[in-house]
Amino acid sequence: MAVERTFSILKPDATARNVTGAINAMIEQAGLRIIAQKRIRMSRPEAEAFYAVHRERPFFGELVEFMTSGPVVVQVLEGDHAIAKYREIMGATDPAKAAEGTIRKLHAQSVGENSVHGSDAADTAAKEIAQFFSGNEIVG
Ligand code: FUP
Repeated sequence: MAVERTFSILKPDATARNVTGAINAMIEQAGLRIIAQKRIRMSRPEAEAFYAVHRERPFFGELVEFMTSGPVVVQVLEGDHAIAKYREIMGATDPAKAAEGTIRKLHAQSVGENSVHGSDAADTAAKEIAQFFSGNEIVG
């Protein structure tokens, strides 16, 4: 067992369509535990800091607009190989390319409005969790 924690966001398109429970069920069915969760409205500075790695990309402005356009649910997920497992069940960034049975195949609207975020590595997971949660909000 390699128990890891990863950071997840259920994005504004998911909260708008009321599918956060359906997505949480897929997360739990995959054996991941939701050990922290809160619904927030991301501020512009928070979204810009979160996606700083994409600052120079042409879609950055749209991405920040979208992420601040409605409520999101931020989460910490825990489980065996949680980082890779969550990326697997999320599916490809572009829902048109996402595998059958994945969250993005089932729920995402487009490459921008793609329902979920999941950390891509252990160092980014730790950084992203720390941006949104304090230690006493995470109960494993
Ligand atoms: P992912 O790790 O699958 O969420 O994808 P990336 O880190 O490559 O992209 C982060 C977010 O940027 C995506 F979820 C949506 C947005 N994006 C676009 O809007 N257009 C693109 O061409 C690529 C990414």
